[in-house]
Amino acid sequence: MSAKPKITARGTRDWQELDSRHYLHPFTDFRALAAEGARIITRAEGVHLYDSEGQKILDAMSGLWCVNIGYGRHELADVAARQMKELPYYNSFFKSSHTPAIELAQLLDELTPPQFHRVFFTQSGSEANDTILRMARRYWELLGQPQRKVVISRVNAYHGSTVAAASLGGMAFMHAQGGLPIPDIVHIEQPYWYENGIDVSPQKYGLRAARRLAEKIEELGPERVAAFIGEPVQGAGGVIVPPSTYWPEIQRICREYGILLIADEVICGFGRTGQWFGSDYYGIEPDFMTIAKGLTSGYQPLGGAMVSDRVADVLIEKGGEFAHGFTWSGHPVCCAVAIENINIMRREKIVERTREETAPYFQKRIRELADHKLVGEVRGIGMLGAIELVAHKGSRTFFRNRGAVGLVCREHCFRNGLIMRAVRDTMIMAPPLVMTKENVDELVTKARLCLDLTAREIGVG
Ligand code: PXG
Repeated sequence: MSAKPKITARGTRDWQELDSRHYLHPFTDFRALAAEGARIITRAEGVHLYDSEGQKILDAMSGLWCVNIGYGRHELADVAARQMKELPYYNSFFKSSHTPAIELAQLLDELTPPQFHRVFFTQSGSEANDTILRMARRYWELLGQPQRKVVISRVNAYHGSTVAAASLGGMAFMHAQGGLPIPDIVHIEQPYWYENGIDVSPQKYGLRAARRLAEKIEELGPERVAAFIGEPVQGAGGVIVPPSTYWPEIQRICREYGILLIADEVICGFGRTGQWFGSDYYGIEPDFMTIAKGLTSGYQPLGGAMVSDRVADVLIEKGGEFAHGFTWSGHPVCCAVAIENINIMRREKIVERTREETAPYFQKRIRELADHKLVGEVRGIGMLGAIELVAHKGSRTFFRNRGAVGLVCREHCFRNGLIMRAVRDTMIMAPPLVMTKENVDELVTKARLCLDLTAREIGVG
């Protein structure tokens, strides 16, 4: 018999105690959380969360950038239950398939840009990026150019947390743990005009940042480069919206050198920008797209690699067996939920409504916060927004202890029933696409209050 004591959980304190004893959270300082106690979320409806103390919280992050159609859509639960009763699981290995995965693959063909007709399913965005790394290198091997291994990414990119995905990402604090990045992944400047482009217009800066790619290709030797990967808008890096000149120039450089272009659409996909995909928004034609998050609106875990004809034709014609796959690749319950999620988005014209009504209103209202004394810049596209908090607006001077003020502001948000994330001192937002104007008004009113409370706490004004 185990001597482990059992706790019968009752209230918030009990849950927090159990949580800190047994549960290692992602991206968390375990000791600090144990001292403080986790916020226990108990239920959600529409765009609001409720915690175990009964507080109602406006979720301006859609969970973790994923609950695009909002909480409480029972149709998705019903579809999942039906699928679990009919066929809860079967794999797609060994010449087997099942209808939810086939139907979803066909639906994705309809929604994605014309060069895509095929998908490889995974369970997460990280696994999808691992898959794409292997496929991109395999593509060049099959074309007789096995030396083309290098993938170029950007500083401060986020592509996931597996070993390959964290290496593709450009987060220095992640690379500092566990010996990353793996070989043959390199990083160039991110298109962060507010920080890096103080001396030039956004348009000029966008070209300058994109040309870092050509410089890096020349430095490495073009014959060694397999692909470039980028999020259309960097999400976890702080909602870095590239100047309009950036992506066309990146596309041009990829074509000039014949290298593959990978658009990581994990955040930008499924309506976030007001188009189905960030690639549609920026008019680029990637060879791969990474998808996850909004694919199921977070109701089930599912990711995938969209593979263009350019790559798929080579893999199919010359490749033989592609030695890669997961137990949960194309899980029937997840696929059934994704189909219903997409059907709801289409039926209710959620992407069109985002583009024409919700996002323009959200963007207009958050920009009103630019007059605040702490705010250096407000930026965003679609239902993505960022508020840069700075020590001095005119000279774009960041706070000396970067990140501390962001945490102060995040704390005020929590206490006042609003979830905004802090990345360094940038407050970021990715609200559900189904927000009403009243929801957006609530968000902006609360955000302004929290900016005032932050200014007061740090002794500004
Ligand atoms: N690519 C992008 C662009 C992402 O944003 C992933 C890949 C990885 O997906 P999975 O499903 O493996 O998590 C992501 C995930 C944050 C945060 O703090 C963002 C993500 C994940 C966790 C935290 O903003 N994005």
